[in-house]
Amino acid sequence: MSPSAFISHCQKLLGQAYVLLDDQDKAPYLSDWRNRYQGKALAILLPNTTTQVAEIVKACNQAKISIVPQGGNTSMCGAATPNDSGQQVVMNLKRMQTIRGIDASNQTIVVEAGCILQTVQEAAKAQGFLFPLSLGAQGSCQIGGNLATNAGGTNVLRYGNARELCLGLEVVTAQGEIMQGLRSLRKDNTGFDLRDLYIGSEGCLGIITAAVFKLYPLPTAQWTALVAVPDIPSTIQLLNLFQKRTAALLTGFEMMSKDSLDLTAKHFPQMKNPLSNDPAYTVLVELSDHESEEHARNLMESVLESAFESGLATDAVIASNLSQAQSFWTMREHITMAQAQEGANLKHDISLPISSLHAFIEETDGILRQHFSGVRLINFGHLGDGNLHYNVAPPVGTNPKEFNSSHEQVIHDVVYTQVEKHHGSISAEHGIGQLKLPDLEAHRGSVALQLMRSLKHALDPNNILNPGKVISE
Ligand code: FAD
Ligand code: 2HG
Ligand code: ZN
Repeated sequence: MSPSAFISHCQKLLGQAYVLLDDQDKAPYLSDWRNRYQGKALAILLPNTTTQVAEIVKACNQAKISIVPQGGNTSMCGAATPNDSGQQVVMNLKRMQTIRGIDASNQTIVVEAGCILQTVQEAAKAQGFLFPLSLGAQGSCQIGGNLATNAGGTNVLRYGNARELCLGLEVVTAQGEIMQGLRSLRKDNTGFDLRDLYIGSEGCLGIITAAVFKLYPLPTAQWTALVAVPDIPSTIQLLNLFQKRTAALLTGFEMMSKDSLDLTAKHFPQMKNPLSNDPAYTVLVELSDHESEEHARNLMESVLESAFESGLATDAVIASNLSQAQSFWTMREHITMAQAQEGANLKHDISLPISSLHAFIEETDGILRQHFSGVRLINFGHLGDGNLHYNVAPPVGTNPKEFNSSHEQVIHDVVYTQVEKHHGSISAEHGIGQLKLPDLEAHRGSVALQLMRSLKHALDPNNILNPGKVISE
């Protein structure tokens, strides 16, 4: 099939309005959120049923036209951006937005891949349930993208990441067949786990069109606090203290360094840290309770009292109402936006055993500061999961683009060598995409890489699904 015959075929399948060919119409789908990558595409395809997805994939497989599946396009590593050949098509699932149903007694929800994450949270809440996946991009990222990246976010320490929340998937294979796996079972040991293979596969093995997720009862009370902590060892001891005293009630434990919050206050002055004396580290703690407001509040106060007594905390503010609690989260979630306003930066989304976090930070900060005087280390993250966003920004007054192009690889190498030394992961939650493909190949180990290539070849022998992402051929 020639490219023009392929386009006519797609127009027949989807309707002309849903095959975007005009440069202006295509533009929003061709660059990534961080503006690192700019691609081209033969067309942007906007299907709205699983059958349409399957028919398009079949045609692509026959014509050997590769597809970049795309959700909300919020990837941090260029995973949903096409290459610059102009020969690929982008398939964005945003029209597949149906919530197919909520099963209250089974506590599950079935949603299509193009549903915005926040819409799913709201639909669950309207029926008295919690859908716990929660992240800064939730107003624009889609469920399909969340699953394809096995997204994490701020509730992982209590509820797990996208993988733990998902019970079943509907997937279009690289051959254009539909794998019907929308099973809402908590136990299902029927052979190889195909669901888990597609979760986190970044659009390289199949196209997710719908999913079943677990729901949880909505907590009756939530208390949120900001706590000033002098150093990383105290932050970890504070985490352990909360874990011991509050167990499953602990639903959030986020760490923010002084430099991260200074940057947020610089670009969003209304989001100033309410804690006095600019603490070295600020921790956001959230407790969710099913008993009563009073029970949760007493628990928060009592743990904080112990933390003050043992010197782990030097100051704290407990949010007195929902809107103050929300303002704490908004400040936390705006660190990324503040970094984007400041200019390009080098991101490292790493995870480490919590017991190694202190040594990692001390050593890596030391090496980077020694080699790049004045470099700014913007550290924050989901400390309760051992997930650190260890972002490196150039010294004040240095052109970010020039700094990055001269030093990017050396800085990545320093950080990832340190990660390997401390038995961590070079991608905790954002995935690999195109940005970290060389780093994965350098750090994942040859046997694991070979197994991944074999799986890719078995499921997508013509390499039509998101080639150039995650792993090279
Ligand atoms: P896209 O960016 O469109 O795509 C991501 C990958 O999924 C690509 O490989 C794409 O090909 C594939 N894909 C998309 N849809 C499908 C589908 N239906 N079937 C198969 N493959 C598909 N991530 C976290 O984990 N935790 C965070 O806390 C977090 N915070 C963020 C905050 C901000 C401000 C931003 C901009 C991003 C953040 N992210 C975070 C990263 C990003 O939001 C997540 O990775 C999100 O899950 C991506 O969803 P998306 O719909 O935007 O996917
Ligand atoms: C977050 O936790 C996101 O806010 C983004 O994962 C992290 O900007 C980053 O590096
Ligand atoms: Zn994160």
